[in-house]
Amino acid sequence: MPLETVVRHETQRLEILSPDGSVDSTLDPHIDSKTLLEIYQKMIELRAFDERAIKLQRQGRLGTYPSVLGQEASQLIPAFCLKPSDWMIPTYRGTGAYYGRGMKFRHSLLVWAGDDRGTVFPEENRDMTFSITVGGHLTLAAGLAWGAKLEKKGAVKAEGRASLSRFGKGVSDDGAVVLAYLGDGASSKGDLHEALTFAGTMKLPVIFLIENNQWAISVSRRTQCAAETFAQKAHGYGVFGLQVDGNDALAVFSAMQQAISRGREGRGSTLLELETYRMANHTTADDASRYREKTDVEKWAKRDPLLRLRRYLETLKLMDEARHQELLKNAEALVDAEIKAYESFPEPNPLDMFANNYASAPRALIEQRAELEALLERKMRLGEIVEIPPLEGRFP
Ligand SMILES: Cc1ncc(C[n+]2csc(CCOP(=O)(O)OP(=O)(O)O)c2C)c(N)n1
Ligand SMILES: [Mg+2]
Repeated sequence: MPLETVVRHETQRLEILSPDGSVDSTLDPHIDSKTLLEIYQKMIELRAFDERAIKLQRQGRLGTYPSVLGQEASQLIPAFCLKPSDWMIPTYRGTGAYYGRGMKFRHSLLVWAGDDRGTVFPEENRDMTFSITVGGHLTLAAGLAWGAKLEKKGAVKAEGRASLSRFGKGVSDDGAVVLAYLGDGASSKGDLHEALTFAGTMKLPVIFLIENNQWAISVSRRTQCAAETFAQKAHGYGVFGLQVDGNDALAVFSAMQQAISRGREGRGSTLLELETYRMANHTTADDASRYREKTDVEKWAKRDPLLRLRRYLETLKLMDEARHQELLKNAEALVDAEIKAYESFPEPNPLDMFANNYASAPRALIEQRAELEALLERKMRLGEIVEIPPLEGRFP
């Protein structure tokens, strides 16, 4: 019996807007001018914020910060494409994703100052806090998508619906989809295997979005995975996979629209690989010059997502130098105001770190809380602290 080919797989790559600003008209998603300008403005604001966040950290005004420089399109646009009733789970490098969903920069700053009062998302959204544990959220995303599928079928009992309705205002008739971001590094975790297995067999309305920014701290893309693409991993799970130029705003938008429709129409899950580049250090605690070539970074600078979109807007006569300068000025003013709001937050009570974590806390945690409480009271008596701010949140 000769060897028989039982299945053949192909992986496609989507690029619509080339680095010089020209568009493949056969693939053009025809985004209306208002939406295009809104996306561009948000990307400009995100970049302005990113630059300032790094400066704040260097000045000792912020704990740490993972930059999204160069990843503005792959971060912001997928989130922007969702409805509030869709679920979103970003990674720690998710400032752009949260901003695409309407989160305020002041809250992102609070998060990176280690203050949980920063986890404030627009009320109608179903946004999740990110997981620092790389890949830890992927199976949860599959679970949420299972829930969303049952919810659409009306199979979620009243009590389940009530608990879901705490997140957002419920779901539209065409069903919710789940968007989970992950990095090229996270794609090596077993979690993705498990999540994709469930997503594929149960045809779940979930989109796994690999932001392939070529680095996992100091581990390069080639060291990370021997396969030609990350998108082709989809084939092993019966899930649709596509590689996308992640610095091409039109391609990201188009790929997301198709993935969302696939989820809403019950046609299954999607694995998108958005090829981009982490232009900055891994976080403010890293020095990338120790492990990568400057020429590599320079090469990617030519594919800058903002510059590319700007060239396209110019060909449509939607942008010129004066309008661009105006946007930059407004973005700086917005970021100034957000930093001011962040720095005007009242001091938190250190005891708040014990709130909102457990329904019933482990003994060790209760003891530690009592110890900290006693310490704070002693410091008050000695006049080392003037006032203990009020407690917020729920304590077990
Ligand atoms: C389970 C786990 N292992 C290791 C780490 C330490 N760590 C934090 S970020 C990171 C790299 C992740 O790279 P990637 O998934 O490509 O995301 P990127 O930082 O490039 O956005 C590692 C190893 C972690 N947070 N969690
Ligand atoms: Mg990475």
